[in-house]
Amino acid sequence: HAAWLPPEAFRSLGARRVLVHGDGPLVDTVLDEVARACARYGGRMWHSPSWDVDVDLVLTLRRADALPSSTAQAARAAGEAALIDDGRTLGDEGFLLARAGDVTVVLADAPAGLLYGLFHVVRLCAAAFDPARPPELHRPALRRRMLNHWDNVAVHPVMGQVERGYAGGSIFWRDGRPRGDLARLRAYGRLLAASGINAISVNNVNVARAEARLLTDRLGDVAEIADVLRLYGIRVHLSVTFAAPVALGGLSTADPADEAVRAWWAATTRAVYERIPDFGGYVVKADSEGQPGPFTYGRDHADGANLLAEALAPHGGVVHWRAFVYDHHQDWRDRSTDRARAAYDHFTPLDGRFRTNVVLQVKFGPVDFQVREPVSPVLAALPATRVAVEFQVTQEYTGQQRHICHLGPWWSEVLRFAPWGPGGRTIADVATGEKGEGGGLVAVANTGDDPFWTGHPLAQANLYTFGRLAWDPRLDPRAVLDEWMTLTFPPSATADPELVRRTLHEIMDDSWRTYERYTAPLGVGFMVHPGDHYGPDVDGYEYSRWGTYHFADRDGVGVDRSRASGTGFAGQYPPYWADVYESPERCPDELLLFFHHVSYTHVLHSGSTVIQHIYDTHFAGVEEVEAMRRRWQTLNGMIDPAVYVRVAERLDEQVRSAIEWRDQINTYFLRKSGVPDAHGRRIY
Ligand code: GCW
Repeated sequence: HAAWLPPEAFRSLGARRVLVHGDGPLVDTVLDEVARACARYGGRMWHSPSWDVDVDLVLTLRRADALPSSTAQAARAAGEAALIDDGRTLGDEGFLLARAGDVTVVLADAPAGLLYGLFHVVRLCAAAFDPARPPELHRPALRRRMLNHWDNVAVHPVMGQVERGYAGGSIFWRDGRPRGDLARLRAYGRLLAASGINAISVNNVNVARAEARLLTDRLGDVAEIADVLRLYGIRVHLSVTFAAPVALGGLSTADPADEAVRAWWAATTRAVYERIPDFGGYVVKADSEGQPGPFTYGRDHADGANLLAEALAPHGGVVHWRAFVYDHHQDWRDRSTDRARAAYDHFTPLDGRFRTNVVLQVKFGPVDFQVREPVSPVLAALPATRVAVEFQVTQEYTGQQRHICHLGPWWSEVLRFAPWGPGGRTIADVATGEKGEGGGLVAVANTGDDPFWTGHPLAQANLYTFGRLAWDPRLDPRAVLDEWMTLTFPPSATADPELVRRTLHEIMDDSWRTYERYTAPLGVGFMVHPGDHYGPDVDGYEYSRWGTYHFADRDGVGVDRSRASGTGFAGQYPPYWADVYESPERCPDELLLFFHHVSYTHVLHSGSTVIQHIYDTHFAGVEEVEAMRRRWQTLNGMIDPAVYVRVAERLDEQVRSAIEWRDQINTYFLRKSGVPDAHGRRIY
């Protein structure tokens, strides 16, 4: 399945006369794309002609040698139209799109910019050739736009080939070996580049024996992937184990203060760069859920991260050090420990101690990728550290790609959140950095060897949206969804493109909020089946070691995280939000149970009581999913039958599952509280 790059998406480009000017591997990729489009749709392509040709589109590097005079003129005119003077650079990845006479010009200073410019032309379709189109300058807000694959090389006995993967096997690995499907890998790189992603890690952050060896004797397997993805401007990163000097190097310790350990990392990293000169760097999950880390040696996370950063620095690499550190052996009886506090408590004392090529990679919320959480206070608490925001495109807690849950609005809300108070700097600003030196955006991938790439065909939109928001966090998620639809369901592939688009919007726009309505209420989180995290189990984690509790009793529900009487987590925010979250009266409804334990009859800002809100949203959530299914049925016969059937089957499961959620949650709270539904609906 071609996802958002079906051949039809190239129709308007492929029917035109196109000139490409420039050299190098990425320019070859551009040439290849244009040549294929032109071969299909009757257009024509020239590569760096030294004479003048009449064309509709010019894609050129500004400083390319020997531009024929008309190309040079067009480039200059385009630059002038966009008020770009010769001194101003478009950056490594930026491009300019402007009309010069009756030619559309894409201008870049580096080959990657040409590639992104090409995909922009594809996205715009005919609009790219509109004579009245004003000039546009595009540069990514974030330098690194990264995907983390939680793919295992060898099949893990519990987690399988891909941890939290809902799209079949891995694109890279199968049963301990590289998959070797380079054509598919290339198609993947192409999709990622067209969404704006430029970095990828190719193995799970939980690093077992086989995966650890990618760093040393199995480096060739990684180099093979890097060789393909490089053609699309994507740099490869590796997840490594902190214990590598012991596990692979035969040393007796992995202590960051040990000279032999430092020498081992330096030599090992040098060997990586000899093989993969543009290698991106390391991703590390240390002292987290059983992974080894610096704590074993009485060192802290700055010591640990700096050890790897020092080895990477001479080669220009970065270490993504994850902040997902908490006690996963908590005693549920212990009310003083709060998992939500952990990352802040561990990392804020270290601010200022990390080397400049360390990026602290922070999950967007303080707990774990729930459908609703407050934004992690860690993101606003380390001004002297480069910080990246981590999202989860794979839908571990949001329906596992059996449910439609379009996450664009949620990520956009997080990126627009202003942790120092309304009007102040946003999370997107933190990820960007004051001078572009921020840590960027990272997401856990949702792709696999499934024919539709993502299991649920509509889950492709989440990956596309992540890439686009990483390129420009200010984009309107609804407009991005629209781009995705237009590319994925082009006119020639459907009977009535307008109807398809409208219907898809009706189904997807609000699907994240729908998912929230029928699952755990008011920000309390979890209530999922332990282990696989699919489907409802209200008390599944209540008496477990994982630190995710809701504390429901006969009178009320929620976690008191206030400073006054609770765990004090609310106090980790800068003053504006610390005060808002501290107060049950001011706390936003959707986060009330994350911050407070309140009675069932507590009245929300919405005017409803907590208990009535629970009933109402759960009945409404199921009705919305039923409506989604009816709407989808109206598309039968209008789109690719394989896509139609796959989505229809999954919608049946989503309806079944939403009903299960509704009935378990409502029944649980009716039994706990004894408060009947004001509308007398059936609760069991
Ligand atoms: O959400 C949890 C997942 C684990 C995962 C962990 C993490 C890779 O349930 O499967 O491990 O997060 O982010 O490290």
